Amino acid sequence: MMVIDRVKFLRDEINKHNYNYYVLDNPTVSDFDYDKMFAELKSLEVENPDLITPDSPTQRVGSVSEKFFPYTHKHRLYSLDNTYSYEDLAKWYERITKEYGDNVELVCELKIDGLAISLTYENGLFTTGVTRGDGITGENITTNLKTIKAIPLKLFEDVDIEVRGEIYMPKTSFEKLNEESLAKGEKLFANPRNAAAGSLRQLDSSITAKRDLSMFTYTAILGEAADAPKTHYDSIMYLKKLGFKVNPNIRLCKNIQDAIDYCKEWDTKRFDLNYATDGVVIKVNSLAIQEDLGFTSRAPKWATAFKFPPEEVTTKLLDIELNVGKTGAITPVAVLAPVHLGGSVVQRASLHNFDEIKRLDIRIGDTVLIKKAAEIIPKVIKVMDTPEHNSLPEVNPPEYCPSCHSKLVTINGEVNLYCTSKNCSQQVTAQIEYWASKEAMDIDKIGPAVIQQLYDKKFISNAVDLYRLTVEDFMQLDLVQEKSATNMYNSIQASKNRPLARLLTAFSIKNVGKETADILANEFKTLDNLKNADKEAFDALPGFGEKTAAAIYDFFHDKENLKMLDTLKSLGVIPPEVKGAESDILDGKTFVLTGTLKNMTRDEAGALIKKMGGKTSSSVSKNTSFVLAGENPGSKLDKAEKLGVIILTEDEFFDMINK
Ligand code: 0OX
Repeated sequence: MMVIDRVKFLRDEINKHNYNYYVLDNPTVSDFDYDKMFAELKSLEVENPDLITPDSPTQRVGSVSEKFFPYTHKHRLYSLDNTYSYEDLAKWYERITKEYGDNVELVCELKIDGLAISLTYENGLFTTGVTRGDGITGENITTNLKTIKAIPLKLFEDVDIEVRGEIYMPKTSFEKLNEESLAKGEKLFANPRNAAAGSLRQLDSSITAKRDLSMFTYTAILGEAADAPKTHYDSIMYLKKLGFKVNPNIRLCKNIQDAIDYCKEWDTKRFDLNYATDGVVIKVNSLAIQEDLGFTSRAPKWATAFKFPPEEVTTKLLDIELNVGKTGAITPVAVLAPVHLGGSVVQRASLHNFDEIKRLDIRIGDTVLIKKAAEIIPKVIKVMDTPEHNSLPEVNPPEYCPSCHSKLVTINGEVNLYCTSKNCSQQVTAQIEYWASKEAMDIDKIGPAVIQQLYDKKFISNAVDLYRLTVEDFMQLDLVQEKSATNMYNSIQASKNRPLARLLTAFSIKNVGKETADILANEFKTLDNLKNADKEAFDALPGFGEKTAAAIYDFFHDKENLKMLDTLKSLGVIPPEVKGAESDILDGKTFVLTGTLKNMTRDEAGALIKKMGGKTSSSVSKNTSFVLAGENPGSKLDKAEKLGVIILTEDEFFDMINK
C-alpha cells in the first residue's frame, strides 16, 4: 500500500471512531487501538508533511496564540425572547395562529446552558469558528474549537454551510475538573457553563484540548437549493446527516399545548441529564412561516424560550448566623437579601463551615452567587467581584457556642467546630426536632414550634421527656385546644413501637444516618445486642470506618445513654425485634437506582431490594454491585459505565430476583 493510502485509511478510521464516540456516544474502538493508530498517523505525517490534510485528527491538537481576533458574523446571531410563564407562551402562539391559522407546528428543544458559537464549513471542511460576542461581532476561536471532537473537521457532504450551536461541559466532567483544581490549589469554576467558557478562552489550545467539551448543533443557515429542508425539524435531521451532534430530546409538537407538556416534562427530567439546561426553546417548524414572521430588533418572532426557574442567582449577604446542630456541630448560615431561586424566595443559604468561608473569602456585605443544590437549603458558591469587597472585614470563626457560650472545640482534626456541652439548649432542641422528624420517629403532630415551646416552658429537657407528656400538658401551650392536644399526645404514643432502625436514627449518633441505622438494625436485631457488641463488630460492617464504629460503641457505653435506654423501655418505647430479610438472594449486594422505572417507583424498588437482603445507595462507586436503570437515566449511568459497574434493565432485575 502506498503511504498516501495508509495515511488516508488511518485518518478516516480515526475520524470514524471519533464520530462514533463523541457524536453518537457509541464507542467502537479500545483506547489502546485508537492510540496506536493515532501514533502511526502522526509519525507518517511527520515524515510526509505534504500528506497532512485539514481534516486530519492530528490537526485537533493545539497551538498558542497571542490574542483572539474579532470576527464579524456573516449573519447576525439574535437573542431569544423568554418567559417563565405558560400563559405568555400561549399568547405568543396565539399571535402566530391568528395570522397562519390553527395548528402551526412547533419544535421544542432543550435550551442548553453553554456558550453559543457559529461554525463555517466550506466545501465540507471546517474553516472558521467564532464566539457569539454581541451577536454582530465575536472572536475567532477556530484553533480552540478544533480540539473539540464533537465538532466535525469534515462533513459527510462537501457543502458550504454555517451552523450554530452550544458548547458545553458535561456535569460529571465539570465536577472532576473542579476536584482536580481543588487538589492543585487552583481556582474553582462556579458551574459547568463557566468551566466551558474558561476552557474556550485559553490562548493555549492544548489546555482546551484537555477539557471535556462538547457541542449540540441547533441551527443550520441553509442556501436556497430546491432540495433544501423546508422545516426546522428537517434541518436538524440534515445537520445530523452531515455529521453534527444534535440533541436527541428534540420534539415536533402539533400545537402550544404539546409544547407546554414538553416544558412540564423536562422541568424535572432535566436533572437526570449530564449537561446543564436552563429552559426550552420553542420554534415555529415551517421555515417559510419563520421567514415571513422575521425578527424584532433583538430576537426572532418565530422562537421563544420558556425558562426553568433559575438555579443560580446573585444577592447580598446581610449577615452570618451560627447554627448549633444535633451533634453540636456549628454551621454558619448565610442571611441573604430575599431573591427568587428555583421557584421560591430564598433568604438563607448554607455556608458549610468556616474553612469554606475562608476559602471563598466571604465577607458580610458581599454580593454572592447562590445555587439551588439537591438539598432544600441553597448554598453560596462564589463571591462576586465588587469594588466594596476589599474594604469589608474578614469573617473569623467563633470561639464560643452562640447558644450556651461554652468553649468550642475541633474533634479528630475535622474542619467543623463543636459545642460539646450536654446542656446546650439549641443542640438539645435540634436533637428533639430530629427525634420527632419524618426520618426518625415520625411524630407528625409535633413540629419545631411546639418543641421550642415545650422546651422553653420546661415540660421537656430531652427527647425522652416527650413520652412523659400528658394531654393536659399540651393544653397549657399557646393556642392549643383539647382536640389538637389529643392529636399531639396520640402521635407521640404511636411512635413508641417504631422499628429499631428509626430509633437508632433518632439517637443523633455522629455519622449514623438512616442508611447506617438500617445496617445496624438488620445486623444486630435488638438494642441489647447493640449494647453487648464490641467495637470490632461495628468496625467489620461494610462501609463503617473506624470513627463511625467508635462513635457507636461509645454511645452504647456512655452511662447517661444507658440510663436513657432504660428510661425509654420503662416508658414503653420498645422497638420490635428485627426479623431476617424475607429472602437473602441479594445479600451483600449494593444497588444504585436511576431513571424512571416502568413497574414501580424507585422507593418501591428500594424496599424490594432490602426485602431480598440487598442495600441501596444514592451514589455510584466501585462498591456498587448493580445500577438499576429506568428510562432517562442520569449521570449515574455514565459513572457506572466508567467504573464498569453492571447495569441492569428493569426486566433483567426481575429475572434476577425471580430466579
Ligand atoms: C440553546 C439554543 C439557543 C435560533 C434563533 C434564536 C435562538 N441554548 O440550546 N438558541 C437556539 O436557537 C436560536 N436554540 C437552542 N436550542
